[in-house]
Amino acid sequence: MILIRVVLAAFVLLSAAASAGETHPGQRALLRELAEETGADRATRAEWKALLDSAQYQQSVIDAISRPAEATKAWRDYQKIFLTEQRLRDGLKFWQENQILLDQVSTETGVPAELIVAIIGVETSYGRITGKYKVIDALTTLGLYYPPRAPFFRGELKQFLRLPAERFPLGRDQVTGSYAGAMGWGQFMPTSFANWARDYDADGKIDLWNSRADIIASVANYFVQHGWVAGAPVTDRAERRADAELPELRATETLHTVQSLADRGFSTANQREPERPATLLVLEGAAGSEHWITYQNFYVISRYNRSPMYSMAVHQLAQQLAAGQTKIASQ
Ligand SMILES: [Ca+2]
Repeated sequence: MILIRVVLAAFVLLSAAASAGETHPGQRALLRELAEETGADRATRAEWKALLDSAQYQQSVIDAISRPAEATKAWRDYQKIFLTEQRLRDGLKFWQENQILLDQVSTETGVPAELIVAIIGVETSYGRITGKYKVIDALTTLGLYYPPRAPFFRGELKQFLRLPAERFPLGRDQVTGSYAGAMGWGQFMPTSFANWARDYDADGKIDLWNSRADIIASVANYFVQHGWVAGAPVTDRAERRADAELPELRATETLHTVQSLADRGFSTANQREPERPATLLVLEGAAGSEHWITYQNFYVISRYNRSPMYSMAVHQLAQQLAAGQTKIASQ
């Protein structure tokens, strides 16, 4: 960690030395690229430059992204963070408050209301924690001062600049998000904003901070566009035969089928088509190893965040919410 800090500090110094005439290292090259890619007019190019000039390097962003990865946690610990009484209670409240919208969007898209609510709950505790960084600061810092992730964040920075200013409820120099530049209640990166965010209340703006309609419809659309299949299963608990052999595992990709997993000794008590694409997930739970058979819809949840534990936390929260909602409805 100390070595990384030293290397980074050296990079920042070198970059600063090479950046005479520009506010941030590599700013001119980025603007040139963007102009070539889009053929933007002079006014737009001036707007981009002004936005970048307004951006401030934030050491706290670098510190946040350099923290050790969550992936090192076991499921039993991860689960405790996301599946709490509070998150369930707040989610049921959010559901009640937005029931008409959730019903409408869910009917239109086939994405269950409980999944939309669960994503918003896991991402930002239902809009409570949407991030305090200016998005332009976060993306400039990571895109231009942080070599390990520069290719990804430089692309997101370019996309943020390209987003039409009039779609935002605020000036883009004021828009806030996480340290990684994720925006609003559903934490959309600029690329997701460009491709999947929706102006569902049709006021001309995509307001992922204040419009419940835009927030809920955007999250649902994210799932639709990534291949959510209405009514299809997400995951089943697997029973493991004594002589079971682990299949090849590649995160949440459905490399296998229900039948081929059964042949290797992992089967479900639920009736599933033998040819249904599936894979196996092994989690270290409170009571030891858990084996799960996961399907296409589980893979779709993992498009929101690549961690299989994230997908499982979202899915289990959704199940808890659905059960809670059924109980409320029957009272
Ligand atoms: Ca709107």
